[in-house]
Amino acid sequence: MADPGGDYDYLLKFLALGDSGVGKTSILYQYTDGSFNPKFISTVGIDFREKRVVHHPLNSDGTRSTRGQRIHLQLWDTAGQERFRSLTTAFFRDAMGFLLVFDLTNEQSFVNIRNWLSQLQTHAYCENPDIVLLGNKADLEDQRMVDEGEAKNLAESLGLKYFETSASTGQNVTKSVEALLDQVMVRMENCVDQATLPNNVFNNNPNRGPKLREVDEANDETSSGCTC
Ligand SMILES: Nc1nc2c(ncn2[C@@H]2O[C@H](COP(=O)(O)OP(=O)(O)OP(=O)(O)O)[C@@H](O)[C@H]2O)c(=O)[nH]1
Ligand SMILES: [Mg+2]
Repeated sequence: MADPGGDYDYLLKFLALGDSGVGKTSILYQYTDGSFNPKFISTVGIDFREKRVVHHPLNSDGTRSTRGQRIHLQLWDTAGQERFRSLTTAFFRDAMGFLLVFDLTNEQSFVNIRNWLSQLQTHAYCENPDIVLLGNKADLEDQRMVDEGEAKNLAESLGLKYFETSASTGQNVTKSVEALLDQVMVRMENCVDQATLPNNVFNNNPNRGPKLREVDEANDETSSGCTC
């Protein structure tokens, strides 16, 4: 993918994966556009959406730094259907963080989380990439098939953060992407050997390197919480 241009410090690629129909496209659409389409149009192969955010790193006392990092987020949306598997897994290796999604109303999609994780271990840029686990369609409480405690236990046993989301109401959608961004940025700050990260993470322009800088948020497109 070509350099999107413009002024940013980091270009980060996140990728959504999980069974067909769990709501990957809907979550990304809700995150970038703030809207929801109840019609199911299954993704063919791969797609992506983009968003500019300003990230304020977490301080050791839990507060946020006033200094902001300008991030260009590319959100890759993979098809969950089996027939696209070899195509979609080829994109795993360029992603820095993963939104692993199951459907709270579909038990099999929860069971399949372990399969998706093993696909990730095989194809991602490293064996333990940053991942957040999302139980989606939380608005359909009367159709719930996966218990919150069960999902939390799985997430805990795998060392993953867990969020119950709704692409329909927007519940926890931004929060979960922000949580992934926090994890990825901590990894980037701690990464001594940047050669182990996927390509093109840092903006190569020496005048807009990956330094912390003051950002005029009033002039930024999408600024909030982490703040995305
Ligand atoms: N009620 C409700 N419906 C949702 C939610 N998220 C997605 N849906 C619906 O579920 C269906 C599938 O959503 P998609 O986002 O297309 O699923 P997907 O994971 O991208 O599926 P593939 O592209 O086939 O892998 C659509 O009809 C959506 O409108 C949600 O949080 N709540
Ligand atoms: Mg889709």
